[in-house]
Amino acid sequence: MVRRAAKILQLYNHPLSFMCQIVRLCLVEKGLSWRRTTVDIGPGLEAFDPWFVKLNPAMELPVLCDRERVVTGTEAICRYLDGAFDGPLLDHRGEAQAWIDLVDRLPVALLTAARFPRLALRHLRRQFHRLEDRAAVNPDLAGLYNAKAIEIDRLARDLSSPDRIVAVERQLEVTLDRAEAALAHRPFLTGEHFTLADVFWAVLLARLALLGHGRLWAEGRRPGLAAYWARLQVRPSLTQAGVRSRLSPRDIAWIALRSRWSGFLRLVFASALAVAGVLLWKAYA
Ligand SMILES: N[C@@H](CCC(=O)N[C@@H](CS)C(=O)NCC(=O)O)C(=O)O
Repeated sequence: MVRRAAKILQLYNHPLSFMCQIVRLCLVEKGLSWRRTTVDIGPGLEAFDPWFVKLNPAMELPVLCDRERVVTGTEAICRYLDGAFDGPLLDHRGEAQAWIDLVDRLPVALLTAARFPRLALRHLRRQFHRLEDRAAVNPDLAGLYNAKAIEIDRLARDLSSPDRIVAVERQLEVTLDRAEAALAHRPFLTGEHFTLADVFWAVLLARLALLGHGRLWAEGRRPGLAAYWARLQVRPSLTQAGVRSRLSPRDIAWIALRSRWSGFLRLVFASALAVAGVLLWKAYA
């Protein structure tokens, strides 16, 4: 039975996460309301906290809770939202599924990390050590932590392999070529209507633009894709869902406040406030 959510949906979310942006866009396009809980998958490494591991043993965002029901996996969450609630049907079958699979097969985490390799490798190293520490003090979850550590190690190896990066960039070009061919004669990936395939692709193109890959459809290169991206960008849902094609000053502040330097930055901020307070007090006393 299809029903409308009355603030009962809860999304475990991170504002910058690629997959969370897909789910948020899906929620907005469906016209659903939801509550969000931020899980710091950046320096806080909160996805490795035992409470979260029990919620999602894959230690990944997003996670959607609909009362007692826990749904994990971006595609599964979107399918669930589309099937269980009213609002426009986004449709994920047939051709739409093939377009979703193409995004799914792209290693977006690796593409993102490859843009900031040193930063990413440092983060992966911290993740690896945190997983070791967690496994040592949570023997009941050690199997999961060890499996995750293997995954992290694989990503670090991929990131350190120039051949692998070239192969992924080639895969990206081929994927974009397929979209270009389809978009030459239709406004959206599967035809006249915006579907779940376009939800995935809107967030993919936004991420590519953010990473500086916008040139892949600029200056006459892939004009169909360029027109499609322009069409997507004017949809209010992208802004409402916080789909990022560039980092805002707020994002940068958010990242800085959660970075290794956050303690230092807070100290600087508190000191500046204290000095301003003393100056004001002196001026008016
Ligand atoms: N297969 C998962 C992948 C989810 C995923 O990769 N999530 C990333 C954020 S976009 C994550 O949570 N990473 C955890 C971490 O980096 O610690 C899905 O479809 O939802």
